[in-house]
Amino acid sequence: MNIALSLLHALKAHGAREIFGIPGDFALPFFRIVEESGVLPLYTLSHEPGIGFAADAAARFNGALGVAAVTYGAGALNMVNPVAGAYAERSPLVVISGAPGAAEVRSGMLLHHQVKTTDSQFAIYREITCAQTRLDDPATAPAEIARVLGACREQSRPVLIEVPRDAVALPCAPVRPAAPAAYDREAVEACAGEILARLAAAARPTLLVDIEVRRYGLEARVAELAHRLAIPVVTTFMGRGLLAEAAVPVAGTYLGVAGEPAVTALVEDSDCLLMLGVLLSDTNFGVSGRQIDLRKAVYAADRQVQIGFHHYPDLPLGALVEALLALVSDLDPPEPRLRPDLPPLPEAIVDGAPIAPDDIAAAIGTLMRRHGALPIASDIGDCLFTALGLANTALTAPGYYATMGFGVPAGLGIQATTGLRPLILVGDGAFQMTGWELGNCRRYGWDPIVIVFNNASWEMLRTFQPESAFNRLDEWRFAELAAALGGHGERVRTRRELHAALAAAHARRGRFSLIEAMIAPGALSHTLARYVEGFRARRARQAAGH
Ligand code: TPW
Ligand code: MG
Repeated sequence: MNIALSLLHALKAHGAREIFGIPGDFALPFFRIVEESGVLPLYTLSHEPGIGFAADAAARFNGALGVAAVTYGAGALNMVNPVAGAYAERSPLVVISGAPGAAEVRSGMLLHHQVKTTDSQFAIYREITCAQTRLDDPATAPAEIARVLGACREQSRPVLIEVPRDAVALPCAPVRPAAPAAYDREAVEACAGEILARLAAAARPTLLVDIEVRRYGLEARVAELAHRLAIPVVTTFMGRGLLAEAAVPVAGTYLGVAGEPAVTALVEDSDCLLMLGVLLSDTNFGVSGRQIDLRKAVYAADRQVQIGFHHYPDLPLGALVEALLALVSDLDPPEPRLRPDLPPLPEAIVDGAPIAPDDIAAAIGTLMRRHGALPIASDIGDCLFTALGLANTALTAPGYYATMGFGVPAGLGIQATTGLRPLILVGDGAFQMTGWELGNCRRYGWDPIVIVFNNASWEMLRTFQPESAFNRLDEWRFAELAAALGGHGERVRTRRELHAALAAAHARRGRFSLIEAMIAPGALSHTLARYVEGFRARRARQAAGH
């Protein structure tokens, strides 16, 4: 065993299934051991942001560690934005970076990829990771690996592991996993009891779930809890796609004034809102019709629980859910409370009319009802708001941090880690950032279906500030790129063409299919239109000092 192998086996033991990476000279010795040992398969892409997004999406999808391996400086710093997004959206991403060897550092000469000092990268990463280590000592390496991977899993946030190039092959013991952080079981039971008493006294309880539920692998248990308590379940915007495979039907996604009024009422009119793993972010709550009264809510996230004025620190979400289940497991489920009557989802209209974003949702819905669901990776832009018009399906998207460039590499990460064929939704602006990564599909046999929403515009920005000409983009011909990158491309302008292209893409296996849907500038999904209105109104209220 050596430091690199010890690390690779520990990653695998923590649930990592593969490594996404781009090497460099400081990382070559580590990459050699990755390749020759075969402990985890290695997928290389073209640009480090793609590596970070793909590994993050794999982590989100598996509910386990994702791994991104890069070189020192130029590589790791290219990944700052994806790692920051993983931090913000609570994704357990392990960043492994090469680093200069001890003798090189001692030489005192400036080393290539060095910023200010040889520690600059470590310092920058302190802000965007929850734990960091440099494996330069084989005596402490196993304990250090255990500490950092333990933190990654427990806090569900990224970590940095630097491996100096002269240390990778030093003999080293295997890693013994760190014991999970202790918590007070009596506090958990007291907390669960208090929550159930509140729920029992409430007339309109609602369960609101967000990403921590997935990060900690709790979807099935939370679904069971909802079933036992027979209370309606709503996801946040960021939590969209949660419980898609669970037995309880999700009533909908909370979008405040931009959402279905019946779903908004479930949240805003609840007299006991049980919020599990929820991010209190502007994208989740910025468009609330009415401020949610947290004194009437139970808020459990970030290893803490707040019930009215009671605060329980240091309480893992999984332990709380188990304690709640233990208390309700002997009860017969009560009569389910009324679920809201929601309008049925539209079927695709197949005619010669031009394509509006909601037509894409309808066409996808029709395809999935016929052939089964595909996991979706979406970028930020109207494509994500359009996806909210679909039935609840597994979805990965930067709904809170809102970085562009996520969609395409995230889709590749999903296919690499699950073998499932993904559907990728992306705007033309975001495709310009990372769409190129599709060129890596052929090598690995990946065949995602990619829908580019081409409105020749940074349309989301244009809706906020229509007077600015810089939001108009040139019209790129993306479909024509596909063949050169090893895929199949088609530009569609009407709903009939869209429908046919989707069906053909579904039947075509073995290479990626890019459908470039031409959308008139100014045509928005109805959800984005209402969301922008809600956000504007809120900003106006804030500016007026309310
Ligand atoms: C890495 C700011 C948010 S939305 C947007 C920008 C530039 C326009 C997106 O254009 P696209 O989609 O992809 O064509 P659509 O539907 O609006 O036309 N840089 C990064 N992330 C963000 N969020 C921005 C800039 C932004
Ligand atoms: Mg656009």
